[in-house]
Amino acid sequence: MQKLIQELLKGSKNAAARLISIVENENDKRAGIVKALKPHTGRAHIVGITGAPGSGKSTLISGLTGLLRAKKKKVGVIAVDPTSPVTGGALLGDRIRMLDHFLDTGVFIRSMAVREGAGGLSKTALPAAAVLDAFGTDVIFIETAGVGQSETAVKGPVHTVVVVLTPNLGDDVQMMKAGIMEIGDVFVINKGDLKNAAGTARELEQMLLLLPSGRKKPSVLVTAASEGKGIDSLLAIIEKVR
Ligand SMILES: Nc1nc2c(ncn2[C@@H]2O[C@H](COP(=O)(O)OP(=O)(O)O)[C@@H](O)[C@H]2O)c(=O)[nH]1
Ligand SMILES: [Mg+2]
Repeated sequence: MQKLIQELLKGSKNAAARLISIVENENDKRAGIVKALKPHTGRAHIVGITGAPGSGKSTLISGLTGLLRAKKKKVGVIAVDPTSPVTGGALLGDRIRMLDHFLDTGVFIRSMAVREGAGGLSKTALPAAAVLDAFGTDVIFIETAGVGQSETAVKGPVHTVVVVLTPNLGDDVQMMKAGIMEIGDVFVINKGDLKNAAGTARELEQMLLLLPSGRKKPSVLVTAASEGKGIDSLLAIIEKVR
């Protein structure tokens, strides 16, 4: 194990992949690895991207990754997929969208299944993020589709939470109820090319006014990820929020 960590610190992508598999699958080894990595972590900016399936999280991450690579930043992506890894439909979709980045040595992409139980996300995605942090990654995106408590529980170690919504909040109201409003630092109305994006942004701003007054006011912006619109503004806000 020590050898694997040495290799990771020297920049071995293979060691990173193996360590992530271990923290993902071997409960008894996870805590030890996280502890051993601790002195080498704390540098990366960990960004949670959460929102309903199909809202455009992966497309946004792909766009953000492109901009970060242009700035020579190392990027990590951990996609926590709600679908079964066996059927893996969404997984494949994510992979295809991220294809541009797959061969790039400065980008590390990993999909993992959701684990049930207390701590959900924090059990596997956050230790995986620690591995990527020690690996020297500058920005780590954790993509989660969901409304569950595990999403709200994740806030702690994640520096910035981006909530992705789409015009007409119908499907997203459940997320609001599940406490997503309270944890978001940045709210994105994606699919800004569709009708009513600006109206939805205003509606959301009204809802955010209801948050406790002591809290820093979250940013709201409209993007059209599939057209590459608003991604640069989103990145600027993410960088500023940290
Ligand atoms: N019209 C429109 N479609 C988009 C936009 N961004 C993403 N999509 C599409 O929405 C679908 C879901 O996107 P994806 O990134 O996989 O969503 P995820 O499930 O949240 O990761 C895909 O077909 C995308 O091409 C956008 O800004 N406008
Ligand atoms: Mg996705």
